[in-house]
Amino acid sequence: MKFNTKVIHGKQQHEPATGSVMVPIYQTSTYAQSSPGKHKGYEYSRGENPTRDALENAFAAIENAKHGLAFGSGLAAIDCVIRLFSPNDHIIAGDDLYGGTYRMFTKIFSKYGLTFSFVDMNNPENVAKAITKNTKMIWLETPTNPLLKVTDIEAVTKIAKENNLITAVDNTFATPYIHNPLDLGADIVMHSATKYLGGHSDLVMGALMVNDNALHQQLKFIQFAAGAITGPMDSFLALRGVKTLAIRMERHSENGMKVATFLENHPKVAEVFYPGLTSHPNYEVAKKQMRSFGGMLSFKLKDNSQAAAFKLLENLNVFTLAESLGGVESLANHPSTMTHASIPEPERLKIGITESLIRLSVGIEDATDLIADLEQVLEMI
Ligand code: P1T
Repeated sequence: MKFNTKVIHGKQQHEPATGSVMVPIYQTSTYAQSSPGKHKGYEYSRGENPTRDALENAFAAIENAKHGLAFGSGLAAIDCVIRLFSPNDHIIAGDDLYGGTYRMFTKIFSKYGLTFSFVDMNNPENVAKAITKNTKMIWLETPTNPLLKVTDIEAVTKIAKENNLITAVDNTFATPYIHNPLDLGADIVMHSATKYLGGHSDLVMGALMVNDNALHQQLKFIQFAAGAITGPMDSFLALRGVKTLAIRMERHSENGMKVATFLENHPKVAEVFYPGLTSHPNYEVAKKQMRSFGGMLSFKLKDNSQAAAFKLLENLNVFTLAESLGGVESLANHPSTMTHASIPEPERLKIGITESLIRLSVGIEDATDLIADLEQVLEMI
């Protein structure tokens, strides 16, 4: 089944009792039993719920996975993965990560004796060099948030396999429209489904997709035992969102390229980070690995002051200044004071999150309006 069809029909079926084309919202916490332990497969909604089941199947289908799991947020999904490990286990992560992921690793799990190394995955050799006898997993985002660095997933998973390590890929920015990390050798795919999978900025949700049955059982146990599930209403909204993922991503990618090209040619812009531009340092890997380049990009102003960035952000009309990404509407964000403020300043500056760095989530509006909006704010600074 091709991707355009898979998002609508993959592992999805009509509700058997009535033929309802959309899966109903089973808004229930529990299920009647005829005798203790005798029931129709459903006991309690932390364990299973038919609307969530339908969504988890759809999530599995779009990532070419056997199993999907849905959580109350992207961070709850990451939390579930990290709970696979024990004190002294070591995890290698990319040095450019969503600020909340970095905060969870360094502020929460470090306390429990897990250790983390953050390496530049532009060069997969850096991953190989960071492996110790305690290393258990490689965690990577590609493209990264917010600098859009692209990691060669096949090269990293090859190193992981040679060293018996799990690879987990946060595929939030790319989405399965652009690549399927499990097909490239990864063991776990993670999404903040809050973003493109939901697609309408109306829910907060996380997803994990895996092929290995034993790994699925471990993760499902943690989901049930720790309890960070998503509810039936949000499951319904996400199921509805996923159906238009392919067509939305087509437009996000088209607009992303147009906006990136406009910015790259603007005299007030110092640098644009978009994997579809030939000037991107990882363009060759991106071209090999990505089916299109998506709607996320960042740029730096020649005037590298916070005041210039703030002036631009405060005067946008079509773009909304807000955290998050991946919805139909275009958003702008200031990583150093918003999404990545939890990363200590020296670390932020070291990887390139400077005062004038602005991140755009390019929506599916008409690109002409988006470019006109950016043009008028760039004129002001
Ligand atoms: O917000 P939540 O659904 O918990 O997802 C966390 C998360 C994980 N991974 C990536 C790559 C992300 O971008 C996020 C959330 N990011 C934002 C809110 C943001 O504006 O970057």
